[in-house]
Amino acid sequence: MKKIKGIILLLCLCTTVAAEDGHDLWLRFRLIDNPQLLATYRNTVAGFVVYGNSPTIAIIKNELNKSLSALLGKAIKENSNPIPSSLVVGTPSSSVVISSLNLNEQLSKVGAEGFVIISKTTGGKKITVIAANTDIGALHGVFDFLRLIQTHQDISNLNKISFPKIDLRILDHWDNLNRYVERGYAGISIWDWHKLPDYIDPIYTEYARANASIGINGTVLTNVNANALTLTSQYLEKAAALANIFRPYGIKVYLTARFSAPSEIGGISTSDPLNDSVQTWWKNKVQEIYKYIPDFGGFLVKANSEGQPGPQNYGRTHADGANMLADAVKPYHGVIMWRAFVYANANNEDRAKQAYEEFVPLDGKFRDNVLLQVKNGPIDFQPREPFHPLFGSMPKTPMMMEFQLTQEYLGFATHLVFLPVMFKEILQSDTYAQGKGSYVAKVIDGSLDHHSISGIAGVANIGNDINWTGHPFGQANWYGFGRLAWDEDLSAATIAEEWIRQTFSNDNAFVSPVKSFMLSSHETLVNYMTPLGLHHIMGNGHHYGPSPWSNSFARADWNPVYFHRSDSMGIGFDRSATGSNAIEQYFPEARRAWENTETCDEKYLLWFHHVAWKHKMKSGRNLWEELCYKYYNGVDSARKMKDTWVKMKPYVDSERFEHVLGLLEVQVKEAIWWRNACLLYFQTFSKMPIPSGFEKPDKTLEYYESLKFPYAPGN
Ligand code: BDP
Repeated sequence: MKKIKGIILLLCLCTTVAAEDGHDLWLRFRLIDNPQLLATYRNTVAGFVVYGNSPTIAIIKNELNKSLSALLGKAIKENSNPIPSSLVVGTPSSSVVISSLNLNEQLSKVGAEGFVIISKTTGGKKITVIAANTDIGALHGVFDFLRLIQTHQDISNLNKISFPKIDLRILDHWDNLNRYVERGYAGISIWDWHKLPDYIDPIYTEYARANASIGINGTVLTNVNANALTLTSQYLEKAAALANIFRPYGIKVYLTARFSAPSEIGGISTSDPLNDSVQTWWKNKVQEIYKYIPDFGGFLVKANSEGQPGPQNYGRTHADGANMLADAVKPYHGVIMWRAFVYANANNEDRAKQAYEEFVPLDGKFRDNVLLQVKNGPIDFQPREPFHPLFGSMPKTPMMMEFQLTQEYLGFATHLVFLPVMFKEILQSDTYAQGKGSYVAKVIDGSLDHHSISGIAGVANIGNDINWTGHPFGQANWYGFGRLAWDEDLSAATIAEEWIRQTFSNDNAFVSPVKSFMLSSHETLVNYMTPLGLHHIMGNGHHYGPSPWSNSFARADWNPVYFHRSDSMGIGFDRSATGSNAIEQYFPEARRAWENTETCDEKYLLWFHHVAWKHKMKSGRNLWEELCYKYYNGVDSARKMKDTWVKMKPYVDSERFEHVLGLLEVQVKEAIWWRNACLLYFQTFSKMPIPSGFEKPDKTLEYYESLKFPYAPGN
């Protein structure tokens, strides 16, 4: 019997990595597979003491017990006595031990959510201290400490201070009450509204834990295309149940407010923000919400945008609308996140210019609890856009960043693209609003204009798929968003490496090649979809696949032909002084990099200029050849990514390996589709051949144009 057991054990140890469905995310906590490190860790963390008494403290104790035991392969328990315990967690107010350690100076810097992790010797014994000003701060510190172990860092001599520069770090769910997720590609909504509030799915706790582990502190539960029913008591009760789960993880609940709710569910004939009954209705509604959810965060509002109702329906301004709601939530310390994603068909102006024209005159007119939430670029979550000209242009208004994690325009949950690279590109862009160094990041964190409130939002890519995000690598975008929201100075490379080590393996033979293709994956995708500043040439409506020929919407600025403007002369949208002059909305030093066709950063060439097909590029090729080169290069890189992944087989469990491989195969196929369809179409204008040496498209333009996808997801 003993022998058989031994053989079974040996078999278990020898089998390659066990199958995993990806549900554990980056919180896998597998046994440290490096014996030397394991011994050091066991020595450094023999037990723990957590001070305090709150639901958050209970979560911390459970997390440490479970995760440390799993990582270190032996039961790591709570000791009743701090010494000789090796990990001590708490706040100065909950623990005499912590308050005796003289951490006041460090703690004075970390605010309510940050933490200090420090190695100390006390009573002749080495201990590791995780100290914070609040239990939530301690929870963040605990997750950070676990990350150090999970990524095989040295924990013997720690001296770390960490705190977020951005106050509101929020996931926006575009989830409808019927569980359909707008632009969702990972199943249906994880919010089971029908069974709430009575049945509490364990997924809610898992969701809160995952977000807390990366420092996200807010969630907008509902779609920006809002449903007034969300605000009825029937649904508030459900939202309150979720808020109760999230609270001990430091996560606040926010809702989207439908502007016409007073008329839709309030029985008032108008929703005019300057009408007394309307104002009273909102005040009462907000009071009711706070009864259900005492720490309710506030509202996210999409108004007068793509058909949504708003203050302009009543001849009022965005400021009138936002301020009415701001006044209602003010007594409870709530905020209004008012979206700047507005453009109108009736307006003949370049769509890229409209938000700026609408909002800049309103700078200084918003209440101090209003944040203007602006998408990263002036059009709409394209694979690459220059930063939005509103950043830096409304110094009196706190401005929130809105990134999109769900890949509406970036191949859905089928294409592997590591978005933090793109997020960093935007955050590090210099607006020059107050001279050199006025980075978008500084606008967002409020430091440029000295705002007391700041925020960043990511449109979630989460659904009820077993692995949360559809693509196993989609998790890296959720993870990366949270990490950047916490610390915008982290590099994309650091984030990628952390994620790979926690999610897959610490083996450098795996980490290094995978990190390398993650970091180039964004450029790869841009090259095979929209190189050189092209944008919005996806399938109409659903945004799946290439469709540069589309011109079927009555609304011009929804059609690809509006955006690429190809003709026999050239291609691109002239937004320079000779065209729409959208470039004028940027500060002079910022636009200098783009205003001249000859010197324009080629990443954005066709965004800002209509360029002749024979225009000479920096490479020496003409524009047409360069376009071909980029599209072919994108496909080659996608192929290389797949080839590299194939070599990673020994390091990954078969389930996730095969899943990623299958998706990469689709990605390569779709990259070829993009390349062929776009080049064949643009060739009808350039009238030049695809340069020799490149494989020729194997299908005709007519074939690509005939493809229809009536049931493409997310639409
Ligand atoms: C567009 C999406 C649409 C959203 C809209 C928005 O296609 O589904 O409702 O953005 O952000 O990208 O409001």
